[in-house]
Amino acid sequence: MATNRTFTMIKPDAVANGHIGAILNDIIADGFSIVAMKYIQLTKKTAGDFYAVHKERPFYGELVNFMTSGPIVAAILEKDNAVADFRKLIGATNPAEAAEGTIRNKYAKSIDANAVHGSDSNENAEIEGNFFFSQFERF
Ligand code: RTP
Ligand code: MG
Repeated sequence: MATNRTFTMIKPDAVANGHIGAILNDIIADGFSIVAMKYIQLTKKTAGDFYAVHKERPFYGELVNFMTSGPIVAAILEKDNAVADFRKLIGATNPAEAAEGTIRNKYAKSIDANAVHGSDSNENAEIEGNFFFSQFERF
């Protein structure tokens, strides 16, 4: 994946609360274009593998349970400086600390149910995009 791309998920809380449209709107309004997208429910295995980097952290079990609790929207997004700009658009991990106007500030309720995922590096954006999408599913 090119370095002007990042990977995101709209998490189960935001989907269940009816925020898919509003979040996609904010993403597009910020200058990102959608390169790939799918609406799916993760299994324990896929969520566990995706978050394997957090395996030893105390919140890992809860994170996997939460991420498999309902459908999610997964997408690859394109924009110059995509990884850093997207992390800025979504705000801090804990919505209580997320800046005014950020996606987590507007749509997230707690550090677990925090509305969206955003890749934290170009390397992870590549790995995460490849985890979800084949070469025939990205444009
Ligand atoms: P994400 O990967 O979802 O974009 O979030 P992030 O980079 O801001 O946070 P990260 O450290 O990668 O953690 C992944 C997810 O685990 C949950 N978490 N809970 N209770 C806690 O201290 C804690 N820390 C992290 C969050 O839901 C976070 O999004
Ligand atoms: Mg992260």
